[in-house]
Amino acid sequence: MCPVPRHFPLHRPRNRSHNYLYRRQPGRRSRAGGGKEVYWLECPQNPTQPWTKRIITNSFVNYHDQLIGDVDDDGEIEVVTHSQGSKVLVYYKIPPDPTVQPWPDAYRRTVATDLSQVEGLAMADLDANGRTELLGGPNIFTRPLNPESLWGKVTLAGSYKKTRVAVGNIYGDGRPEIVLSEGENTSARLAWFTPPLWNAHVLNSTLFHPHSLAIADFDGDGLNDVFTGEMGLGTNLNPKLFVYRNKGDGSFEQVVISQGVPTHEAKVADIDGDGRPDIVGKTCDDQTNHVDIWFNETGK
Ligand SMILES: [Ca+2]
Ligand SMILES: [Ca+2]
Ligand SMILES: [Ca+2]
Ligand SMILES: [Ca+2]
Repeated sequence: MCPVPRHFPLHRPRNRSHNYLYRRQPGRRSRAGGGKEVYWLECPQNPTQPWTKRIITNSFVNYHDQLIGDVDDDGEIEVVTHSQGSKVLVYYKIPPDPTVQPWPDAYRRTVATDLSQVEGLAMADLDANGRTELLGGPNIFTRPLNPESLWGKVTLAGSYKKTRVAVGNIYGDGRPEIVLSEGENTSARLAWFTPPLWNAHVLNSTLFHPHSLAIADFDGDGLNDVFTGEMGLGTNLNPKLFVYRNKGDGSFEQVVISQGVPTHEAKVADIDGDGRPDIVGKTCDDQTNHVDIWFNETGK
């Protein structure tokens, strides 16, 4: 294992406009969003100009999460979403003309119905059998042979409600582990689960609405680490962001990388192109609205 960096990480939250995220990556890009409807935004030739909103579906109510990826292993990407109000988990094949609004029902596949208290989506081939599994909160869904059938469901941690979920190799032989954070709770748990029986390893049980969760190698030692961040909601006066440094032996070192800046649905990406994963977040239901970037200055 590499030595502990001298400065891990010295963070500098900065308020930026959304456009900053694309200024260094010009080109046509699209994004999917949710709420009362699921839609995608078509990037114009000039990405600093308004993007065109295209509705994918408004058949359900209260969409919470979206995921884009090849969930049915046919080489084409799909758009996955779940609706808390309608309690369904579905995905859409992309129609030949994706600008049609909404996308026809014929392109929709239903993974699960009667889902409650579920937040967070992820996908991975958890058992290395060549078929992708889908995660909805603490539930693992396996794709049936009959595409018209609902997917198989295994609940790995039924007591974890309204979680964020992340998947990645953080221990052992390369098979992915699952990480859950109880994103909508106080005294919330952050835990990782080892295959194949998904035994729980709790990293923290006193978090405040840790509604941001990601796996990435923040300190560049070749081992994936775990990031989570707390919300504020007007009552948590000292929200914290944490990175759990992977020590490679199943133990993790908790590092507080930020205090006093609440965040919600923060995402990890290398914003400044220096090879180190950074963090971008925003507030939710707080007194002020801001978008923040935490630049990873590990080793600088
Ligand atoms: Ca596909
Ligand atoms: Ca699989
Ligand atoms: Ca690491
Ligand atoms: Ca970076």
